[in-house]
Amino acid sequence: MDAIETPRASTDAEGSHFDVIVVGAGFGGLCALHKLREMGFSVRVIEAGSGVGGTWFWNRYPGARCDNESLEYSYSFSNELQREWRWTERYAAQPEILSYLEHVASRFDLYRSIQLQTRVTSAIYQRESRMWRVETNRGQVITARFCILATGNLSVSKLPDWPGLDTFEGEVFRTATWPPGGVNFEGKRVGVVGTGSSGIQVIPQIAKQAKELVVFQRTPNFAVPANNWSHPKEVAPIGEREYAAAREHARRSPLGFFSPLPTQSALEVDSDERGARFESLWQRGGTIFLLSYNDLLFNQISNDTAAEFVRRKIRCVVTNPQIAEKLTPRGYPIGAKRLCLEINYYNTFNRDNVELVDLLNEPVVSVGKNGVTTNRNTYALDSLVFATGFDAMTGAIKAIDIRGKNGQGLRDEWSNGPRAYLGLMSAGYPNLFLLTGPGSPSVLSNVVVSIEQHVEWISNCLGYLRERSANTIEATSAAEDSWLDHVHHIAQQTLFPKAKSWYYGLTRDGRRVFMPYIGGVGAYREKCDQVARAGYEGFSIS
Ligand code: NA7
Repeated sequence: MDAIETPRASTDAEGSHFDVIVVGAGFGGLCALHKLREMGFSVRVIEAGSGVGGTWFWNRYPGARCDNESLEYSYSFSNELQREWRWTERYAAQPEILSYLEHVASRFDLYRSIQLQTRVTSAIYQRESRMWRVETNRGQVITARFCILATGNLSVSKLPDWPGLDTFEGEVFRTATWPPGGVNFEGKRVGVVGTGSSGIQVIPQIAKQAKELVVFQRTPNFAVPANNWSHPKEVAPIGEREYAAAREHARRSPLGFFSPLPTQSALEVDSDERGARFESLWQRGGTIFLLSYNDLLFNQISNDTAAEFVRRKIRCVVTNPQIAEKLTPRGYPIGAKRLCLEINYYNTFNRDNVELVDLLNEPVVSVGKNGVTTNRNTYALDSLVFATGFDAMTGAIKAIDIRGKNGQGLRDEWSNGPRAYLGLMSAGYPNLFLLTGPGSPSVLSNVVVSIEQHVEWISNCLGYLRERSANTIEATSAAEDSWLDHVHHIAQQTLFPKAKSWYYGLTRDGRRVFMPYIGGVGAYREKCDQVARAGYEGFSIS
């Protein structure tokens, strides 16, 4: 990606040894830097982008917007920050979230500890010195006692392996690394591939501009209206005391959000009452739709009632019944793949300049210099936009050559499914922490709440080690094994296994491994705190 601005070089003493190296300057890395520096640790953050922001730095495609409400999807660690920053919309768009993170970096004087435009290529544990030796693509070697991977859950984007893709002579874009100056699609024939959250956001925007838009859809997704609104500038959207209480509730809640959980099953009420409830949450907008009843993610029959409600809505909006049918998700439970929020998405398929290609019935055969050929047709295109998702949860970790205490490679070990105790540390890799790693609530929670919880836990842990002059902490294999069993066991109680989704990783023999922890943010916090209170049970400290 092109540089956006001249990087502000870090001005901390240009040392090559620190207490902590943090990889990544998104929501996680900034929070960790602030907290650890406040505790007196020397910290260096290494960031690949030419600015801070992580996900929100790279994903600057038109329509990019958070699908969690801005009042909740923001830091709670500073009351002053919370008081000063006014979100302008219910769901902040990418530019506003990026400005927020830049503001945080300036306000807490973080830039001086961040080295931008630098990628960590390897992290090798040194047995004798018990230090991490980190190398960058600039040829630097930096050492640190501790290393924190704040590399994000959705950072390494993927492309289809369509034959001939590299022969296409038009422009190629990825939503995940969008050109900072934007793209003008006027007069162009554009193909968009992928109908996950990113595709659903970008498609209505491109349709407004392009001469023709061809949407290549593999699996239709469930999407519910976002119902975005502006917050009036003059009035704070929530009182200070109310905000503090809502934050506390979120920290203890199952998903990390302000909303209370429903107590009723969808099957306890009659169909009129159920329909009215679905309708009221549909009108309100947001993923809260899945909280209409308490068993939508556990009971297939309950789930069917919600799924059928959404299917009917799609048929109401999309005027051509054949197109509506192609857009209608079937064969997996609503919510088992990430529920998308839409602003004018379904309606976009009523436009004359938009065509939908159902790749399940019409697979791509090849790509040529002028466009995409399926088994039925050739679509001539000037531009191709890929919104085809990420090597989720582990891609950015595996992109680094990480070697543990026995010289073993994490990339190789994790090719058999990721392994981490509490999603925080992997056995064999002392002093290497993962922020929102696999096995923690991460992507199945309000991730900012989960980031803050991890940062608190890790910083307390580092404080504990410092007080005792301890050098290393490492997860034990036994604790890791039993945690992985627990993560798997809980996922099996839900409807998540019924869908193919990026929540799953694969083992070498093709077995699926559910990666996020779905036992709840509050329960997970309690477990982590209890482990710490018991002197870091399941970890060995030396
Ligand atoms: P997602 O949700 O992983 O969506 C990727 C989309 O791309 C999805 O529709 C995929 O279909 C499709 N896809 C992936 N590979 C292919 C190939 N080879 N051919 C055709 N279509 C393909 O990524 P997003 O960026 O939209 O969203 C990720 C998260 O970012 C989101 O959950 C929010 O948290 C923000 P599939 O469903 O796999 O059949």
